[in-house]
Amino acid sequence: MTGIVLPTTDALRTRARAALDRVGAAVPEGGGLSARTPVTGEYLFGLAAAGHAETEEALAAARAAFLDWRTTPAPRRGELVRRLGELLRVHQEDLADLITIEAGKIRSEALGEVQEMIDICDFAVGLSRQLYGRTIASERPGHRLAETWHPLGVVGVISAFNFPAAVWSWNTAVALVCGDTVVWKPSELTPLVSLACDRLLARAVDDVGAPRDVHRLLLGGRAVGERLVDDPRIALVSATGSTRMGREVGPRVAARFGRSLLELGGNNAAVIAPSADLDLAVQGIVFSAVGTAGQRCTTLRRLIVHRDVADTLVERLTAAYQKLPIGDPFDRATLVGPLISAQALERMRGALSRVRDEGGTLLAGGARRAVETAPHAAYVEPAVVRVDQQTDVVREETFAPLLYVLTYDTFDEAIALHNDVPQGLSSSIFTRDQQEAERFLSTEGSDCGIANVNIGTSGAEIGGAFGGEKDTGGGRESGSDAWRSYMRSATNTINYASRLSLAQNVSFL
Ligand code: UN1
Repeated sequence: MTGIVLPTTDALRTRARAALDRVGAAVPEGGGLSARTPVTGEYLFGLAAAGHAETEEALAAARAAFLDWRTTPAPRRGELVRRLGELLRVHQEDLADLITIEAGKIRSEALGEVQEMIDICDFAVGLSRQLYGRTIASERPGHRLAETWHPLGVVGVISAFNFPAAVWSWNTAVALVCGDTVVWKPSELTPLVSLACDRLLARAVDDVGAPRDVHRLLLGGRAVGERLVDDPRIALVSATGSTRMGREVGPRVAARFGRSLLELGGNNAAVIAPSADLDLAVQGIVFSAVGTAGQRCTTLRRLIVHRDVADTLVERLTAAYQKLPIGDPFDRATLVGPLISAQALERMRGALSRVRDEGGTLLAGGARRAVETAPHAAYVEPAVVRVDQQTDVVREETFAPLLYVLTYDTFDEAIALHNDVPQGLSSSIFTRDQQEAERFLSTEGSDCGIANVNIGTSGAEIGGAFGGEKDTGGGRESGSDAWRSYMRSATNTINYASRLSLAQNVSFL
């Protein structure tokens, strides 16, 4: 096997600077934060983190901008998002460069992430003319009952490293057309991507003449996140990250009667039925389990395979795993880039050793691919492990390319295994049996927010609502009517008769 050849850290630094220059973004000089690249595992630049005063100023500015922005007609607000979408089209390659440099995504997935941003902008522009309320039949003569929707306030967006740009855009594009303003705390691991996104939106703001402070970026760590969580000026906290993080954020926001929208961990499974088209299944499984080096919240982590096809499927899967090109994410032939950090690799190794202690059998992968020129980079062979039962480690989300294979005999057993984890984000079934497919999608089937047939668990389009149940947090973002989370509704009763009639036949006076 030939070794991994990587660009130098200097070359990556130059490439990052060039992309930032083309976008027009300046790197705030100072300390507190570092930009790093998982491609070589090295440090790129130091950056200034937001302090207390800067955070306070941003919150006040975003709140003041809200009072102005909320009165701008929604279709005009859509013009800002349309301009952002145009700039994203122009700078798709630049943003993709930064995503690859900071998150380690392979080229096609980095470009795909920016495409997802463009798509949500298009969606939100249409939405800006469709923030519909309802008219409801009143029980009283001469009355009209209506539901109207209004902007909510400042939305605090807390995002994760693995979709450093797209998740921000799902929230921001929708929040902006809804009349909200946004304060964004990105992952500390991806400051450069967020500087570029912030700059593109600032350019769009200038181009259409929107208020400057409709969006504020705050680079920083836990202290900044805590301000967003605790400050009553933040009407909605939209947070993406681990279940552990969500367990802190949810109750703290609720304690001040704020709203939260949580997108937390997943432990996504695919059921492989005996009638499944195995070619299709292998392709779907490999993309969902290995794509983004297993670091999507939608990554496939459990395979629940019918006993009759288990050996054949495992054989084909391990053959596919053996051929996976691992290495430089800028190389178009690569399918598996680096893990985000050496700690992520340690966590994967820890899970592997626990599952083997519990009786699991390693079928493929799991070895680190050390690179002599980049000792801190975390390249690893995606792993497949056969297990007899869902032990604690299988029920946890390990954010790495680690796929557990379980077998089942009856469909009911498959569904029971499928749902017997704390998380409930994404799910799929590969089957040619229509009854099974429909049962999987039915109320008694998958308990997840996303349930697919003959396609893997990851790679959702923006048009549907995105999110999951149970420990995944219950939030819905992106398409469909997820916009309602970013607005408040009011029920209006209008009396156009000349007498007052009371509901529920109450008589008074
Ligand atoms: C995430 O991993 O946080 O469905 C988001 C997908 C992508 C979004 C993933 N469209 O895999």
